[in-house]
Amino acid sequence: MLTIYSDDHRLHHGAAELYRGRMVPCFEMPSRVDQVLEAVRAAGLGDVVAPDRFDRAVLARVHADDYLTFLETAWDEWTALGETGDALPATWPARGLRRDVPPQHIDGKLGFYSVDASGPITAGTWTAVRSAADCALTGAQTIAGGAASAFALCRPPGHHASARTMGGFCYLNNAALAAQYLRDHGAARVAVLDVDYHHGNGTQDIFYERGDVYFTSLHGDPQVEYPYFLGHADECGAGEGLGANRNYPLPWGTSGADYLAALDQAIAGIAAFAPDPLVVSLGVDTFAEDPISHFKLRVDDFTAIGQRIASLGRPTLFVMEGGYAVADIGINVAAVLTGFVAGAA
Ligand code: 5XA
Ligand code: ZN
Repeated sequence: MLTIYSDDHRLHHGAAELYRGRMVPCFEMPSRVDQVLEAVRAAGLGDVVAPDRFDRAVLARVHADDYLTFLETAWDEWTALGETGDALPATWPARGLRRDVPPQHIDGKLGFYSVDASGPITAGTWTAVRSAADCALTGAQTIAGGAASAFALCRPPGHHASARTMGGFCYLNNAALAAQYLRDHGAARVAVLDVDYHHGNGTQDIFYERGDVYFTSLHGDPQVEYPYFLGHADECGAGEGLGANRNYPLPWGTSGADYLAALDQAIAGIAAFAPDPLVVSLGVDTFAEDPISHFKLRVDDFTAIGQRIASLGRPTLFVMEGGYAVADIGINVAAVLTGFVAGAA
């Protein structure tokens, strides 16, 4: 299995995020990917290659033009204020406020194009974000070219980013870009399976009214878990997408066995949809020791996840999402990927 990776991720290294009323060191840090890369190499999964560069027009297949411009220019506009630290939003267009008029001031733009203050914008954020998208798109290109599997080692992650909104450490939606690329290069139907602990609200939103991209997610119940405002079981898609969205919200404390039982249902839904390729939003923050999550999965459960995904028999692109137990993130990701390879053999 080819791994696609760029060192550019290091250019995005936020100092702090807003967490329960305090500014704390960012959970989403460069060492996460170092650990994954080391474990992937140790597992002998295959070559590690740098991504190709894709045009802005490819990003615009998923993201709005004004949002891309915002991400490109945010740091320069922020530093033009005389600020030297990271850019973070502080004012949002909540109920009762207008959201049809994008503000001109960068402070307003940060709120307009975000849902929270967990993802700072730094001097190197856009370069890192762009390269993460390139990793996912190169992975999709590999699958479109006939590969059975690939792993896009993206950082920052992407599944909370919608067409016009950043949040939850995400800026561009790497998995959605990959799914759209696959649609644009021969696949009639694509499924996205999101196994990150958090609901992939951005991916769901992007494809919610489309019948050609099936989205299914297992995650912490949004009544008690981020992103709080999407990810309920009754969200089934709309319009042409009705029936092409399936959520499995699970309670805090979910065990490996209960998780795998829900995964079997999600996999049955994907099999019924009969996609050409599959994109997996691969977060391992379902791990029992994850510092911001509340499931109880262990390394053997991650192996089982990989095996079950392989049982679908579809060309599969894994796209890195969350996971913050840095000492174990590599082992857990490698367990999913080696489980997949063993299951596919
Ligand atoms: O998958 N999403 C994450 O891991 C980020 C959650 C951010 C919570 N503030
Ligand atoms: Zn997550």
